[in-house]
Amino acid sequence: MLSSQQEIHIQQAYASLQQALSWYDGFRRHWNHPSDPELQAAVRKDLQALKGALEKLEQNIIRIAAFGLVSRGKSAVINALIGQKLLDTGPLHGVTQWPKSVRWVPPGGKVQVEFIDTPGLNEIEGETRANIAKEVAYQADLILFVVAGDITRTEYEALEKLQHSQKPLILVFNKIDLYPDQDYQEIYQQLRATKTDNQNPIFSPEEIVMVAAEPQPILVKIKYPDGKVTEEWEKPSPQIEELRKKILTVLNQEGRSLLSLNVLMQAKEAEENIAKKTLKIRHKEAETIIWNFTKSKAIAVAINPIAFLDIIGGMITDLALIRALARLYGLPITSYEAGKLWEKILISSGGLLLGELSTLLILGIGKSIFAAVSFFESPAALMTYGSTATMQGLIAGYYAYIVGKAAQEYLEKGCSWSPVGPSTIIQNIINDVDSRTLIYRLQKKL
Ligand SMILES: Nc1nc2c(ncn2[C@@H]2O[C@H](COP(=O)(O)OP(=O)(O)OP(=O)(O)O)[C@@H](O)[C@H]2O)c(=O)[nH]1
Ligand SMILES: [Mg+2]
Repeated sequence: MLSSQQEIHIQQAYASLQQALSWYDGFRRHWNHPSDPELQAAVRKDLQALKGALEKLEQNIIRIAAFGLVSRGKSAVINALIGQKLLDTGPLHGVTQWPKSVRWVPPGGKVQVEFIDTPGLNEIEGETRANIAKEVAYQADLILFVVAGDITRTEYEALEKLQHSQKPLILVFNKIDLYPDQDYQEIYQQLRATKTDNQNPIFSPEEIVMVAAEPQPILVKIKYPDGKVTEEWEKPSPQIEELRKKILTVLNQEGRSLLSLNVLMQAKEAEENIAKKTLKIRHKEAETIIWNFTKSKAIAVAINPIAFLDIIGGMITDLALIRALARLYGLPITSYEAGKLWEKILISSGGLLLGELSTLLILGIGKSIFAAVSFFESPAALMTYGSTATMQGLIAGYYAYIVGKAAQEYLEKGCSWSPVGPSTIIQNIINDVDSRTLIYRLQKKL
């Protein structure tokens, strides 16, 4: 992928985050509603997450986390990649007890890398383990999943979970020095054949790398010039070049896009949480607004004697209802988006509203005629006018109610789909990447 393309992704992510922050951070001031301490407390963490995401983007550090069961060589792999023994390794299970990060400036690279070493997935117990793993995965832009032998059930489950969290992943098969050549080929083929529950291969060949991060010392015979022969243990150098190359390629080809994607996913989650919590806390007020609009739309449509005008009036009421809800929640929606939303509701409710329009038009014309006639004619005509109007009002009111409900649903889920919303930008990036990237394959798999 061109680096200019990656810059565009960064810029788009940046714009999206800034817009979200300037909105949500100040959004209690946007409208006339008194500030609501309960709501502020509820969304504090999500606002923090949004700010964190922006900072991450500004820092321009790509986070690569090593995951795997105990003693697979996670720490050793990071050491070998950096070329320094910065992290403790050892044969005992659970050498690494807490996540630890080390910096790496790749040769000639413009980006900085932070490697995150983690405790073995089966080391930390229960909930704490799940939380630590989740937190690290959340922060990571790329995951190295380290195995050293056949994939166990626990490894398989962890892999599946990571796939669902849409994280790009490289499977690192470590300790190949322990296997004779033939076995090694067999294992490689097996890994390639590993399937998910719905029969898709978990890894494509580009995502499997075989390494020996800390090969076992081997006994070598040394012959001295004087004819004396001794045996000494010698440490072979690690076989890690292929993985290092792979990582450098990923960093160059899509590092900045991966960073943008990850940051946007964090923003998406935060924005959706904010919307969800706001909707919950303002639920009662929203119901009142919807109900009031429903009533007033029903009455207005019923008493208005002129066809078309009541339809246009009804549309305006619907739009006003959408705006009123957005205002109540303090969620971003422009009039343009309100209009689009109204259209969407119109389409997605399977022409329900279209039904409303035509019924209203027919009834409306009838009503207009009756209105005209009833000036000159009998009270009977007036009665017909009355019942037509009631019916029309009820229908209109009913649709106002539907619009209100649909608007709520949109505001909860769809905010992130606005033109600069994180979901929209994520989609843009995914559509934009070329077929050799991890991002592309990630999206193919999902
Ligand atoms: N033969 C061989 N042994 C290795 C290799 N890489 C690591 N080891 C050994 O495997 C053991 C575990 O390595 P670590 O790097 O500590 O493994 P870890 O996954 O970080 O383990 P925990 O932190 O305990 O979860 C150590 O004794 C390493 O020397 C390798 O490529 N070949
Ligand atoms: Mg370790």
